[in-house]
Amino acid sequence: MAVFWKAVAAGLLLAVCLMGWTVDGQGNGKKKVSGDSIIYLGQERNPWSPLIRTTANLTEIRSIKSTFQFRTFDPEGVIFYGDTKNGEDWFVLSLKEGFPLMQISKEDVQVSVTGGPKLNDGKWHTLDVSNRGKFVILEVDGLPGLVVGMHSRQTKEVISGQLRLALGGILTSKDKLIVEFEPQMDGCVREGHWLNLSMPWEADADELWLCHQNIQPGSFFAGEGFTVFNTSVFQTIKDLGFRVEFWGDFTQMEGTILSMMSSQGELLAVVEANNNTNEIHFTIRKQKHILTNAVKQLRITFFEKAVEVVKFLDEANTEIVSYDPLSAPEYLTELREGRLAIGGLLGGVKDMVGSNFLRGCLEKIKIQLKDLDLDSAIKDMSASSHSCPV
Ligand SMILES: [Ca+2]
Repeated sequence: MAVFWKAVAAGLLLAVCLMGWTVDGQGNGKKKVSGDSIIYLGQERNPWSPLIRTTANLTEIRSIKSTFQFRTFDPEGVIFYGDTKNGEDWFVLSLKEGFPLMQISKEDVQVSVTGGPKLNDGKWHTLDVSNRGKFVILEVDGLPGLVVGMHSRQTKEVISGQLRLALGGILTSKDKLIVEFEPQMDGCVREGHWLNLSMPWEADADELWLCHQNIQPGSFFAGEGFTVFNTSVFQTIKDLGFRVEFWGDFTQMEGTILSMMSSQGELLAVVEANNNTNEIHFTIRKQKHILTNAVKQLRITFFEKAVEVVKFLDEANTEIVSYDPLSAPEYLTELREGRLAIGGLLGGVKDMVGSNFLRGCLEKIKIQLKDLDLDSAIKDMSASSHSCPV
């Protein structure tokens, strides 16, 4: 048991030590990454797949403590994973609703524990995972965070074999998790010290994306991708119709903010920003309307017989415009059974290929009065779900 925890703690230590990392091709063709680099965990990939990983022999592990720094505005996602016995015994550290969540499976015992301080405030926090006797301890910024005590009737200790460590994903089946969560984590890890291990980590990707030096809450689109949702996942609210709200500096945006398509492939609504003309183009079916982009917030509500746009010019001033969606009574139904994209223009029915990708930061997005988490999209390409560069 002790060795397992030692190994896990070592892994934690090791996982976050990547300052100024470089990726070099070596040996088995995998890219090598220094253990003390800054690592951006939100890079696009199979969402459960680790961004970087490493393997060590248990006999090499002498330290029982891993330390790293972590920064995010994202309330949910995987941070760190460690295992022995080829994934039979494992440890996962993630966030859920902003709180740290540890899940551990060791022989006949499975535990999960959550609590401590919320970590998704956009500040760097120092996390420290260690093993003391039967306890696994997570400290946050030098203060006690989570403590798990585990006792197994099986006394056989693993003292040989391999320890695997991974950042930003897991190496066991997600079906084994005690508490389910969405894996994508728009966060960064740095200055990791992983047990006493110093060997480089392996990256599956050829290039690792960079962490922004300073961030603010929001969803950042770099002009290279968009996110897609089925409209039916958003709850129906009596008398509300269908409401989409955006906050941000629209004068700094360029490209498609919103597109909505029926299940038959007809574009029902498109909102595009043009910072050459300082306009926002709002198209309902084939009718195009032009709005100023000097707004702080845009609220679009689709009703049965009208589409209402509220422009929030500043704190005190709003303008309301009402449009007729060509008097088509099925418009709202088609909208609710179709698809919705943020940051790109939906294409054909099957491929959902996007275009005119958005460049800019949407500081907040609400659909049907609830904050939208881009990590819950059915298709997600190249958008930072919870942070914008400052
Ligand atoms: Ca997330």
